[in-house]
Amino acid sequence: AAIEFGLDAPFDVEYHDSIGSTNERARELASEGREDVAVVADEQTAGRGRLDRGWTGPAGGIYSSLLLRPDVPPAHAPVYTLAAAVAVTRAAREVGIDASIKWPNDVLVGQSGERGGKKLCGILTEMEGEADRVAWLIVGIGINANVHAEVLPEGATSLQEERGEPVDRRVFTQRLLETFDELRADPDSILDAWREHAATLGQRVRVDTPGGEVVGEAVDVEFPGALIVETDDGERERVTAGDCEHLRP
Ligand code: BT5
Repeated sequence: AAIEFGLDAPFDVEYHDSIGSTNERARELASEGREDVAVVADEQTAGRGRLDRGWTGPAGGIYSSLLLRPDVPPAHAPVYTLAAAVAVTRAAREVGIDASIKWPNDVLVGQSGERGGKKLCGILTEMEGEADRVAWLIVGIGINANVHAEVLPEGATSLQEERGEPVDRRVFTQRLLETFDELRADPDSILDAWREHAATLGQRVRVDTPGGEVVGEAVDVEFPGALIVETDDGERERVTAGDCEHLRP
């Protein structure tokens, strides 16, 4: 059942012990006309990733979906994914974790590790647009908080695993929501904050995009969230969507 999470947050928080998918619940709330709601769950049984992938959601996680109705054009949606990644990374650093962002939607721990770090968090942003304005935007944030790495897919890690002790999920969620709220109020600050926390910039990357593969050095990010890759023949490619892999030099 949904209960109050008892947070002093800039969102109405609807908390569930267990739920199919917080993004699905946020969609229901969107159809009821709600906004500024954070659906937060401890366990997710039917979590979704991008492109029909799944998201493993054992108990002890922080699975959340923020329902927003920003007065922006649909094309601006990706910047909210960046903002969420910054908010998670900051909250993780506050509890002593060496977190950084992999474009476009992952937070990693130990970016210099084998295979470019382990995945701590993934973000799935969904949107319904009207002609020139977002109708609703849902930013789904899956954080491996107090869960053992053995129950996660290969290449994943958790806050508890990295720290050797659990985090206070209520405090972590509070910090996450506060930071996200600050960033969305000042969209111009998001790209700078993102650059500051990025693992991807300066790396040699391979990005699998809908238009083909792009390989080169990731040199910058541009509004609303495009990755700029300098290819080996000196071209600057602007990549707006895809899966990114950090290559070892
Ligand atoms: C993502 O997709 O990373 C977006 C995940 C978003 C999950 C949140 S939880 C709250 C909200 N409600 C939902 O239903 N979803 C959102 P993508 O980049 O496509 O990565 C998916 C891939 O990550 C999977 O195919 C696995 O390989 C891997 N994966 C699955 N579960 C994971 C986990 N718990 N930790 C790390 N990696 C995982």
